Amino acid sequence: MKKENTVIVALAVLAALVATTWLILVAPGLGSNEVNMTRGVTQQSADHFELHMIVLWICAIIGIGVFTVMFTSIVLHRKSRNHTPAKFSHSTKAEIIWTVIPVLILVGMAVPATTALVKMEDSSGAEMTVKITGFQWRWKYEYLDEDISFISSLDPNSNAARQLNSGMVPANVDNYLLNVDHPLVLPVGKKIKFLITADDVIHSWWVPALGWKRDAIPGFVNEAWTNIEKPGTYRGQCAELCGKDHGFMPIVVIALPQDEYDTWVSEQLAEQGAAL
Ligand SMILES: [Cu+2]
Repeated sequence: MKKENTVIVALAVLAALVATTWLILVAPGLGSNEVNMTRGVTQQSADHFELHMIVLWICAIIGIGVFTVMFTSIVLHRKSRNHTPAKFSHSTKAEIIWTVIPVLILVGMAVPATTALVKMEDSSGAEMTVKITGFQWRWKYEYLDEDISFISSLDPNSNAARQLNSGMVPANVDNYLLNVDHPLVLPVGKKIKFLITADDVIHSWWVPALGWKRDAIPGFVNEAWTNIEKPGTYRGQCAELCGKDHGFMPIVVIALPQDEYDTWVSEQLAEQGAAL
């Protein structure tokens, strides 16, 4: 083998080794890494995460394949090696191959994507319903089965700290701009339907851990649903530019086990009864 060829082969082997090491060592970490999409706390969000990873890997493999063929051809068939160029201008076989393979890949990706989408839209069998209304610059939550309703605004500490010359240090405020005065409290392990609308302009209700966001549009009622698997506090924000205080209408969802949720409901009912 010529010295030059040995160098090319050595480079190719090195590239293959780097790619394999990356696939084995780094790629699995991407799932829990901050650069990747989060897995969330619902079956829906886990499905979306899996789908995202499958499509990402399909794209990565295609990318590696295409660039490998391209660079190999460029290096091995370059002019200085006196390579004789091919003269053909049409190949039916090649046309068929590069049409059929992408079609199969696209169909293969469309099937799980459509299944996830259909599942996302199916709010049948919901055990409770919460109506969410967005307005400048707050969220209103109405528990339609419980007769509980309240307005959720940016928490007073964040609100005070964000004012010009407040003298407060935002870094010292707990969850600055991500806390609210009245969080949305939900039970875990229950299918919950949301009816999402708005009173003035378009907003968007988005809590990444649930795996979706829905526009809140005046005059329309959008539907969504969730079934939270893990108790915890999940934060989100309005995701549609809705005016000067768009950045100051966060969302906080607190998911509680059923018995703690029931206690919360009776407390709310007692509080609202007392307020009347
Ligand atoms: Cu907004």
